[in-house]
Amino acid sequence: MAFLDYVKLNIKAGKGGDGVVRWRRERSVAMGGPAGGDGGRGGNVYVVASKNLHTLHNYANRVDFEAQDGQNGMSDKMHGKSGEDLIMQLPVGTELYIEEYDKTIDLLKDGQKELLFRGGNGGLGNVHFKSSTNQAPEKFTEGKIGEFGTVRVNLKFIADAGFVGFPNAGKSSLLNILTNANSKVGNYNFTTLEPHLGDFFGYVLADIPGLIEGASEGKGLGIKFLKHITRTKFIIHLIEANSSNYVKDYKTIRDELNKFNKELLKKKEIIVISKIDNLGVDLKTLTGKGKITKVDKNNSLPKFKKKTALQLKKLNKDEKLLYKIELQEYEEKLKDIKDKKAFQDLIIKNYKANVKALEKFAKKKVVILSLYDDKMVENFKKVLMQNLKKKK
Ligand SMILES: Nc1nc2c(ncn2[C@@H]2O[C@H](COP(=O)(O)OP(=O)(O)OP(=O)(O)O)[C@@H](O)[C@H]2O)c(=O)[nH]1
Ligand SMILES: [Mg+2]
Repeated sequence: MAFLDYVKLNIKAGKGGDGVVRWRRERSVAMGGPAGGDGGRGGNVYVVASKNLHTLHNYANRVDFEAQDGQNGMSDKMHGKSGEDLIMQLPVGTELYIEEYDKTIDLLKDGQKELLFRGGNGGLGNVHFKSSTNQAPEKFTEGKIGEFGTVRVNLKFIADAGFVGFPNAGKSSLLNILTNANSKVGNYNFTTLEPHLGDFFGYVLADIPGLIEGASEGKGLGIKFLKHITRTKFIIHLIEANSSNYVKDYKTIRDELNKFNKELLKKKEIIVISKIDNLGVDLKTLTGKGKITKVDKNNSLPKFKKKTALQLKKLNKDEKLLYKIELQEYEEKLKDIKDKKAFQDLIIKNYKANVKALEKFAKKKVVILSLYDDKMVENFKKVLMQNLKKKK
């Protein structure tokens, strides 16, 4: 079932029942007077927010909804029954816009109940129209129609923080590790096709599909899902460590946010350099703490001592050949290690330059993260909690 966060419905409150014309029929009363009762009130339409609903699927297959009409009045001055109210359960975060009234109702809290449309009043029975000059009125009034309208029902999640970033940046993986959520993870773009929520110690985090350049013009999955982060306190922006240009990535996403709603740029933000282990370098080097890249065990040099010319002369033919082979192996290994070291140094240099440029551009520090490093995950949780606890 596709995710549903928008529907347009025709909704109507009940019509009031009509008043009626009736007469008293009692044996003891010669000329029975008017006894027509009033019509019952039409049912109201209420909307109620429920935290147990997360989509608008209840409203997927129907567009017309109406509360019950009131019953017509009855004899013996009896009122008709009121129509039953229609109570529409909607997810917390639903925004209702009534086109005809140009009115918006926001359902922001679990259990919040709002009157959407008022039912029509019942009409009056002829009992009301008796006067000194008219003892047998034939007059009654009809019930009023209920309020009605075309309602745009738009679900916008209420989350404390939301993830943004390119596809494959690791948003869903992060949501899953922080919360009870089970957002689909895959090593390809656009794994996430619909928003997901997760609970982080009582705070709600929202994962939305990845963005790409041109999303605002409909590229990729577009930007329609950004509505789900318009109500968040802040944004968690993920940038993949392996990217060649962090500033460019950052700016591309921010441009798309801006095109959707420039208020999004005003939100606080945590910038995360994600999947840092993918750089393939010693993580300590990146944090500035600890030693420069340690060459791992596989890369350690074999024990080998170069012989002097004098020592060489003393060797026989076979020993010389063996020594030559060992020397060659040693030199190759040495070169290999140097190359690797140079390559790693280059990666680190690029990474550091990237971070520096981004921090300058965004005017804030970045957080680095690898989901495979418990310490980094713990550190990120702390940063996240601090931000969640901050007042707006
Ligand atoms: N090496 C490494 N891989 C990671 C890390 N976090 C996530 N990944 C992998 O990155 C790939 C993409 O992760 P997702 O969480 O699906 O990325 P996403 O940002 O939600 O992607 P979309 O839903 O397509 O926007 C998956 O193969 C993850 O296993 C990390 O810290 N390190
Ligand atoms: Mg995802």
